[in-house]
Amino acid sequence: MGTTPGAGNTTVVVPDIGDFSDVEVIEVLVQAGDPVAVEAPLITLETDKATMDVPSTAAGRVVEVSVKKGDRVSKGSPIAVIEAAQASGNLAAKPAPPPPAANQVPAALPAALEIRVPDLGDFKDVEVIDVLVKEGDTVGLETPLVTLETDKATMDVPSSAAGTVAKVHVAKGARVNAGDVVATLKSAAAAEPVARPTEPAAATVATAAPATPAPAAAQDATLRTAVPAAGAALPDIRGAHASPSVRRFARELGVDLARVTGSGLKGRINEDDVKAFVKQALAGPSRAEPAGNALPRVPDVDFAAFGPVEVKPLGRIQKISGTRLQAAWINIPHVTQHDEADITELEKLRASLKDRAASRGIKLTPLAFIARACAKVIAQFPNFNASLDASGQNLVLKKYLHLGFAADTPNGLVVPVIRDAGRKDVYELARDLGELAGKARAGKLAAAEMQGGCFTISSLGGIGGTAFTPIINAPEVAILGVSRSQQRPVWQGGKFEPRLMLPLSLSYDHRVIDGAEAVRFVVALAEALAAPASLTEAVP
Ligand code: CAO
Repeated sequence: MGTTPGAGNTTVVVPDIGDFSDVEVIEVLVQAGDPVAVEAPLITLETDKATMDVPSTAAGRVVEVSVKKGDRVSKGSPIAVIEAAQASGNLAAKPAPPPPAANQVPAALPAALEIRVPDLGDFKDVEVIDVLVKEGDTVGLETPLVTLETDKATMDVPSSAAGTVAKVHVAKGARVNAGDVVATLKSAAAAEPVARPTEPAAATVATAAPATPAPAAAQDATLRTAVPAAGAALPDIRGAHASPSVRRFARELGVDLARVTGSGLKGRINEDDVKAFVKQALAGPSRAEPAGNALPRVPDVDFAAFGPVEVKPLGRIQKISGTRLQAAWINIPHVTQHDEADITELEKLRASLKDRAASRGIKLTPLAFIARACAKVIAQFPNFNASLDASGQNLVLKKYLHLGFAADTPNGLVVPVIRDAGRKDVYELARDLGELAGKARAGKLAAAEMQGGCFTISSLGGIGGTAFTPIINAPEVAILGVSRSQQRPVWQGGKFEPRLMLPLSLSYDHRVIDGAEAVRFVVALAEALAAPASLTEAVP
């Protein structure tokens, strides 16, 4: 099946696919540059009866893909050029599933009729992946009895007549060859003898597997009678519409393909659909929505194909916060408003107060002042202390203010919540911040200490940065990001003055907060931070 157009290159072509020609390429599984192994599927072909992968006949790297999705190919059509690391000596791909023969199905049954595995071409010891009938079942002509699968094709063996299943001779997992008896049928109305075509599927078999003599059993007259020609010789992707490799993948994961929605052509199920199904199932019922509603997925990449890797499972907190962050990112129309606050005076004030605070066991950090300023400004902007209700039609305005702050811990990001932050002065806030941050780092926060937040501050100023776009801690509607303060020349009183400027990044839910309101909020916050005396006042 291969030719070698250039040194070390192998052109993989469509193998003998029996009577089929102009078969549609429904999937191209590789692209130029991809490494491939011998037998790795390159493309998937589909007729109205069968789906089959065409595997590579050489190991190496794909230099060129000669077909695209939707193309029609026949035996010998070039598929891809492989720069062969090691060209296969036996280039002939396993033949595709046997093609159809003329319908030679008998119209009625004798008293008992054995249904046998049809000629399978080169295939031997083919696995029974499904037994579709049981003793006593009534079957019609063409009713599938068992499903067989090779590594390249899936095919049903249909009944060649109507009747009742007297005995099923194979079990799931069994391996069968052409001529093996699958089931015995009986019919009460076995009036007419079975028609026994003298030359049954022979021509078709020869086309499908020209180099392979038909197995001895295939010569058997009973078999010839029983071989249901077109139906059996052709794989029938019964029920689920998927290629053999996808079927095998689904089976390995225990996925019932009948429950998977295919996103491919004509609803065909591909590997990504199976993965999406598993992910949704693992995520629980709330996320188990039909694939049709699913967001487009990022491509799955086999990183190991490009170099050594190590797989490290995410921690518990990372998994929880990851899901919540993604939900917020997807569901909330975020806008981030940036501004700067002049905290020159604030830092002077803080410097004058922090030793006294330290003597009381309080670390008076910039964040305590920022929290106090937020509490004051939020009191003037009630929309910032609100959440949309579950219907999304009503705004729930909160009469309390519990303030969350993002804390970086060895186990991941957590958001402890300062209760009633609106009623606490800067020292109380500083004390709560210190205690909660300590507990967070030690992994000792109680669940209740991370609940009920109304607004969150994410301060990265102790680390650095000039600005960022924090993700709203849903169902809150805004989050303040704080970056590192820096001395800057600011034009004041007709000259540049060195001022300590604190970058603020306010992300807000645009469904609840307008841009103008967000700017007013940030300006008010910057003003509060610039005039810090009021921030140290006692809170009534
Ligand atoms: N600009 C310049 N310096 C700052 C600053 C700022 N905006 N904010 C804090 N600093 C300084 C502090 O003054 C302190 O210096 P001194 O020890 O000399 O006084 C130092 O940075 C460290 O401060 P801190 O981290 O101890 O205290 P904090 O109150 O600023 O922050 C906490 C506490 C828990 C918020 C912080 O430790 C933390 O975890 N930050 C990370 C938050 C995070 O991960 N956010 C991202 C969430 S979204 O991915």
